[in-house]
Amino acid sequence: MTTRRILAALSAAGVAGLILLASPAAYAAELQLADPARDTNGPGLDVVGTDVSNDDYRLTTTVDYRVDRSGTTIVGLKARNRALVRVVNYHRADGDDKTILVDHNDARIACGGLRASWDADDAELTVSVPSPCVWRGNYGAVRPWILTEPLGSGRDVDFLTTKQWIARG
Ligand SMILES: [Ca+2]
Repeated sequence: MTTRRILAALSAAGVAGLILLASPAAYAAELQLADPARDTNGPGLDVVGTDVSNDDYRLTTTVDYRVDRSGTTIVGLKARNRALVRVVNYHRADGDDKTILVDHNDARIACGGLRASWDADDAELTVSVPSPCVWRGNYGAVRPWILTEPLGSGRDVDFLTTKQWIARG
């Protein structure tokens, strides 16, 4: 077999596998992560997965829970050389909901286009932040973490984090 044929065979059989293997560490405009069910530290919101989308105009995070119950969800957003910002959602199982955006000093960031919606049937929260609200829109890849706490308490209930960066799409 010539060198060229060997390379052709390798590219057909091996490179696709290498690309698949490499993709979890590679950049993506959207990242889905799973979290185990029933791994909480006490009663509260049990995160089972998240989907973070870093679009040009919005940062959108969907959080799925095992069941809909009252609690606080904090979505931490990091970007290179930027201070942490957090989206904080206070949710009551009766449907009452409040969402704010805060900087690394816990100071509230005014953000007119901040949106949040709870789907009680699916036990799913979606929060969406317009990009100008975070780092004045001047950022690239982001890395998220998700923390849940009981309402009115700083006790950690469930935590989901990743080392992966999500490129801005
Ligand atoms: Ca969990």
